[in-house]
Amino acid sequence: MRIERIELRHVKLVLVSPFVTSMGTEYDEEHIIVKVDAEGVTGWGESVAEGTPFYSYETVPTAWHILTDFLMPSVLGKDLQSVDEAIAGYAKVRGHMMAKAGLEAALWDAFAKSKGISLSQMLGGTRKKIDVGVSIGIQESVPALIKKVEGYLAEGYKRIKIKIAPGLDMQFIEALRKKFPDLMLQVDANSAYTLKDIDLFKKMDHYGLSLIEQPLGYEDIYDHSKMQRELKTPICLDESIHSLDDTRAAIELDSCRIINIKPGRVGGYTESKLIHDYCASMNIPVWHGGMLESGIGRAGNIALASLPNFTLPGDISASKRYYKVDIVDPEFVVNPDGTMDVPTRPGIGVEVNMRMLDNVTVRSVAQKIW
Ligand code: OSB
Ligand code: MG
Repeated sequence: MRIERIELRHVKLVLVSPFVTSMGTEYDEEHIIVKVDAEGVTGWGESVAEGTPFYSYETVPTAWHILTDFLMPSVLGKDLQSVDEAIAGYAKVRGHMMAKAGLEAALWDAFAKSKGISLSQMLGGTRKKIDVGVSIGIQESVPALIKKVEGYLAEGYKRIKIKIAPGLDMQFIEALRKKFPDLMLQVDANSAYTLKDIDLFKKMDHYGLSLIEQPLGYEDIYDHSKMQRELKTPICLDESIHSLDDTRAAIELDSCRIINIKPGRVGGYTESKLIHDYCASMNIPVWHGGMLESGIGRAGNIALASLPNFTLPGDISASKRYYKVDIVDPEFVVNPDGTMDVPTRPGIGVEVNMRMLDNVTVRSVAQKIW
């Protein structure tokens, strides 16, 4: 498949409500949409580098630079036989996983479309529906949080994750557990604590949490192993895992017992699959994280989450939970039983709404072979 043209769009989507975490407050989400044209098919991908370097060192401008100066030139004009061949072409670029994952996603979509199969099928998915949950930002009060949770449970979501930060933790956990004794509940600290907070986490052990996500340093594996040793609740790593090698280190050191897979954080679906398969072989469950994607990235996330070892509900929610209007058609909806349908049409399985995409595009650039 000859890669004829690659286009990037810096997009800015306004969130329906601000998303508050230990990293700060987000009012809108900036990402890069990648479009690849190759022999009559168009592939779409989304790079989840954000406007700020608070979750990851990558930002939209760093990903833009790596994509336009290194990744796009390495595949443009090539007659690729596989996604692996593209990856080999830019393997010497270190880091910049979100930049790589955006291009890789567009190539996966193009290859799946050229074969006339869904992305789920191409990735090895085995499920027609996936279980989904919702990730709730820090709320201004306990009653406000309870109201939000009630709303999401009424929509069908199977699992609730709340963000926590020092001083904004136990009161929310206690209140939710009291009000919803059987709720599948987990917390995400986004690296806001240190080992000195171990007693607080030992307290959390009594609230039946499914997991505690990334309590300690954003690159740490060692301190998490010390913390996991003291806890019954499984730790789940997000920020610290960038590759299969990181995953092996974390599992072998018992730094966590569950892994959050985000293709953007690990360089794409190819590395995600390696992590998925390794975790399956080690009896470590995985679940699909989220980066407040538009429908383009969300479609790919759902396809990946249809693989068999994604046994816990993902941070994959309906389009309307994030954005007033999504940039894909149809938008993603949650079923009353807390599942989402895996698209079955070729590639990502949804159409890009070009009028909406134009509305949210801040700037664009294209490289082509003629
Ligand atoms: O830590 O999982 C996280 C969003 C942006 C950056 C980091 C995270 C998140 C979320 C949102 O939790 C998950 C979603 O997309 O619904
Ligand atoms: Mg997280």
